Amino acid sequence: MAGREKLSFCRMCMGHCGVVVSVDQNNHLQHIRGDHEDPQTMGYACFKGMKANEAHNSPDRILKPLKKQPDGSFVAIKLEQALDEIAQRISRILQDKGPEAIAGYKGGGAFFTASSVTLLNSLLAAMGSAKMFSSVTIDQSSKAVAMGRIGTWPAGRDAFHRGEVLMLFGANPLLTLSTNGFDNRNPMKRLKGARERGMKLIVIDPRETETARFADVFIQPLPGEDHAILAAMLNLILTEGWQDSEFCQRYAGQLDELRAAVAPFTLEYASQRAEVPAVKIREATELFARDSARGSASSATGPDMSRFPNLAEHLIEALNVVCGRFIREGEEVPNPGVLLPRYPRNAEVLPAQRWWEEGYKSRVGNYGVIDGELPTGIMAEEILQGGEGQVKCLLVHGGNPASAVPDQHKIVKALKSLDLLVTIEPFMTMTAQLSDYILPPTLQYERADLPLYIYEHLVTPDPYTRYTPAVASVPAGAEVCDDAHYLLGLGRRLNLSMRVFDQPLNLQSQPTTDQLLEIATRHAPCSFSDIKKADRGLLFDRDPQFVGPRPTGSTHLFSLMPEDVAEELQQILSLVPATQFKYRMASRRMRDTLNSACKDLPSIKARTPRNPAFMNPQDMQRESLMEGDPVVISSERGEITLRVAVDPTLRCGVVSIAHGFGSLAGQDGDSASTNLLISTDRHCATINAMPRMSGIPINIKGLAADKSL
Ligand SMILES: Nc1nc2c(c(=O)[nH]1)N[C@H]1C(S)=C(S)[C@@H](COP(=O)(O)OP(=O)(O)OC[C@H]3O[C@@H](n4cnc5c(=O)[nH]c(N)nc54)[C@H](O)[C@@H]3O)O[C@H]1N2
Ligand SMILES: Nc1nc2c(c(=O)[nH]1)N[C@H]1C(S)=C(S)[C@@H](COP(=O)(O)OP(=O)(O)OC[C@H]3O[C@@H](n4cnc5c(=O)[nH]c(N)nc54)[C@H](O)[C@@H]3O)O[C@H]1N2
Ligand code: SF4
Ligand SMILES: [Mo]
Repeated sequence: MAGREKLSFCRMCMGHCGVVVSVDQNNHLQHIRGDHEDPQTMGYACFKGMKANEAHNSPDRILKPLKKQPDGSFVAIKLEQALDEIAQRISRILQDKGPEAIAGYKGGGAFFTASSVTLLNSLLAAMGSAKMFSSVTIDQSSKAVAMGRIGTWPAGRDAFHRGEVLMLFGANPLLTLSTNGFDNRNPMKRLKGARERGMKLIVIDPRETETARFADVFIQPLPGEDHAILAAMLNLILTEGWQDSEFCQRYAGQLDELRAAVAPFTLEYASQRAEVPAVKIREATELFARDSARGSASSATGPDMSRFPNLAEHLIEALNVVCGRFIREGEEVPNPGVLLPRYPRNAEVLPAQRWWEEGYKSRVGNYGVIDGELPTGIMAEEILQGGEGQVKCLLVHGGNPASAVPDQHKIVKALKSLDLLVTIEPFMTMTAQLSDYILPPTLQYERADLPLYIYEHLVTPDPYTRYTPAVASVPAGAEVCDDAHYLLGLGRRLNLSMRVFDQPLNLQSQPTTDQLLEIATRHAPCSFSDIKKADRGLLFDRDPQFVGPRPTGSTHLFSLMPEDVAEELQQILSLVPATQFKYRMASRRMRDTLNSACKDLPSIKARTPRNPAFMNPQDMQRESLMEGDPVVISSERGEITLRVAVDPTLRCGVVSIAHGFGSLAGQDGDSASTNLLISTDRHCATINAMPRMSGIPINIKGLAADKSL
């Protein structure tokens, strides 16, 4: 029997590219290409997405559950035996130390499995443990903090496809397909379409990124200075009267406090801080606030990884508030929810909730809970600090904390000290190497799925969803199962009453992946079987939602300048540059790798063998460095050695490096983890303990060019 082609979609990032996969006569994955007839992504697929067959068929893939032996080696064991043993060990820890001794960490690999995305949270909750961590709090949880401090407009910000302008701080959607406020489906096509209808683009980034190349105004600041730029923009707007006065009158609280707080931030001050021409900040502000009536300011990881990320996000939203850049009464809500339930969208403010101020507080640092989770910035300390509530067992789902969590030596020490570390993971990652048990899951094309529905309005602005069946078989002889099976299998053995997607689940009759997905579609406008039948998905555009009028009695206002935000802004004014450091490191992503994943696949390794230290040619000349020279990069926290790569798109004074490389030992040939440069003891944000992961003061020192690393 010859091979066949089947339709599916890629679940490695928010792009959700529609693809055509070819399988051979044994139903094993052969090739992947973009599906030109896909109504959402119109043929786009990136290189790493098209090479996912290498991951599926990799000789390095873990195909049987593994158990660590006393000598550190791993042996394969039966799947049900692995679950029995793990459940027994968890049970013992629960009995001896209580639920607080069990923690969970969920990473990117877990988010893109719709049938299991919330199961680790449910498992922990059923045990009575609040120690749930995820990659979100070492990513952009500052956006949630900002909403919790300023308030929410339920209909959302002005939509990408209707805005006259879009202002992006530290985001590169053309490469990363993940920006809130962008249309990430085939992003180049969407951006070109938007520019053709006249949308203007403003980009603020230390690097002239793939996205910045399309900008009408491009500001190239030092990383870590967005607050100064944002405060100066707000100051200029309020001084010139470019705000939307009518919107402010109805909805903006503490406008006078905001005005007073940003008053010291003149264009000249911001220009000095960020080392950019004042006139550029003026130009961007004029285009955004004076010359455009609609379109929002947004960001991705840039400002959220730098110091005071919660302040930066607050000021971004404050810009949207004072300029009234929200979907207004009578306007259509772009994606009101297909799998997620619809809720009332009226022209009103839902007041700042400050969720973290109530309820559970962590024993380390007294942090509260955000979206049901504790900040990952404290996870290592939760494991290392002795006493009641010390974490003894960590269950990792689709993540690689040994690589992803800042302060690498500390997190690795913590992971090594655990009584039990279990990882649901297809490859021998840094975290897997430290685990007592590794449970290998099916990979994306081997399982049925839905889009990342918990963030469905970020995946697509259309009221659209789709299902994919498993389109390929697992490799011959593999003993793997869908992630959900592992998590529910543990729940059953521990006799827990788990809830799935807020519904109680009968664990005795192990649900299939399709049964779980059916629960996930319970709010959909049609049946699960109808969704399954549509092989390129369904658009539910017959019943649009329009923003309702402000309900009578709804008098809530945005909190533009609460006391803690004002304090942070004040602190910014007194920050002095670390003069002992000559450069700042900026975080960035590379096209062909995905955090710590993909990089060992042959075709990816050929393109991206290492994470170089990108530098501007002038800086290289000043330091007498040539392309490929090794350099020692040192921060307050540690040092790594990388090879230099020339990047004329980068501004002077900044070294740009991607994370996700290196090894447990730290250095790995000529790649290394930037997390060795980052501290979780100092420079962490309040509320979400976000470490300073970009804009890090560093020095660089060239090594003899011929030195092998
Ligand atoms: N220094 C520094 N550190 C950073 C960042 C930075 O910019 N700089 N970025 C941060 C950000 S934004 C993030 S999101 C985190 C990422 O943090 P993590 O998500 O913890 O790290 P990843 O490397 O993405 O790990 C994902 C893992 O999921 C596995 N996987 C893939 N598919 C599946 C699957 O179907 N099931 C299961 N169970 N596993 C699967 C992959 O093999 C991979 O090992 O890192 C953060 N860390
Ligand atoms: N190819 C690829 N795609 C990915 C990923 C990947 O690893 N590879 N990872 C996925 C994940 S987990 C995430 S969270 C998203 C992230 O998506 P993005 O945030 O778009 O990712 P980056 O490319 O790191 O873009 C951040 C930009 O911020 C700039 N920057 C750094 N520091 C600062 C600062 O202080 N201020 C300002 N204004 N800019 C700054 C950097 O130069 C960079 O261009 O991407 C996702 N998509
Ligand atoms: S952009 Fe993202 S979703 Fe699209 S093919 Fe690449 S990894 Fe997959
Ligand atoms: Mo991320």
